[in-house]
Amino acid sequence: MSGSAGGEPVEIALIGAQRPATVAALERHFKLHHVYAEADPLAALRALGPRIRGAAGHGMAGLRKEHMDLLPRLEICAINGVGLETSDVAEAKRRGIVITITPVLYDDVADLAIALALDACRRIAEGDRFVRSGKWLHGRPPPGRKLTGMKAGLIGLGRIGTEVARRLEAFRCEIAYVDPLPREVAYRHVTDAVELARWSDLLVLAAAGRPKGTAPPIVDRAILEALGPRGIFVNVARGWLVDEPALVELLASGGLGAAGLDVFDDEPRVPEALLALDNVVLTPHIASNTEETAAAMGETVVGNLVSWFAGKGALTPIP
Ligand code: 8YV
Repeated sequence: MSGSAGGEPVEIALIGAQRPATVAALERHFKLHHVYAEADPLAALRALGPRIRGAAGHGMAGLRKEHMDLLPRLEICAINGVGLETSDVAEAKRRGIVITITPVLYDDVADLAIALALDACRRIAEGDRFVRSGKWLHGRPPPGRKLTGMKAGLIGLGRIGTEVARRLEAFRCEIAYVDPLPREVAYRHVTDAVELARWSDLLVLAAAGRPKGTAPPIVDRAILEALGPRGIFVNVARGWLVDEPALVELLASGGLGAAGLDVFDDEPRVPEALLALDNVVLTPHIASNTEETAAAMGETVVGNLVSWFAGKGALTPIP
């Protein structure tokens, strides 16, 4: 074991599930505690207390203050993902605990955003159902929409949003965005998300947000209404960053054209009403889930913890 101090292996708490290959790699270096799988994870952490010097979570299972309160010797938490909405970053910083992310997934998330946009436009999943159910024998399906040349609005132009925009350029889309940070890009910067939505044919949410329940949704009803009956909405960020009840209602009533959704407010539960709608394509939070990227993410988690406990610092810490 490389992560050992004075012969004793460093003990790591898994506060979020990791893939089997990541677990196997971590086990070669550390003593692992699968805390997330316990009936009462906090009680398990309490029992381990000062033995734990490292942790590993993921985008939907981050490092919370309750964890830190129980782990006085925690030095580092490796997040398998880039979303930090479930981690208390300010509290970790205050305590000097390093948080690392896996900045290797931007291409895949952008690829899925395009796939969802294409599916929502071209009704691919609906077409698949049309063929399988035998409806094709009785007629042609309704036409889709043309993605090429659409006006595309991006909410968030960080690493993911930028990759989405680059791909949309290949579709000859006109691109505009809202983002709190000034970006040195040729795309049109808009300050008001409602105005952006009114202009857009396609609106993609690719922004980082606040923890669930702590702030109003970034995409509220007014934005969705401005996108309107012909508008197409894609979400590869977090479900709670959208007013989900309004989204469902507008999709069902025709107030919003179509949507491609990879994330939901209460995963893995999806609003029942969405299941019956043909104008929405639903995927189970798979944006980073390719064999290649899952492996790279796992390696990044392991690499961060191994490097840290070898005294060489973290590889991909957040600033
Ligand atoms: C992962 C993600 O699926 O990076 C993120 O924040 O949401 C995804 O890459 C997630 O970490 C799994 O919970």
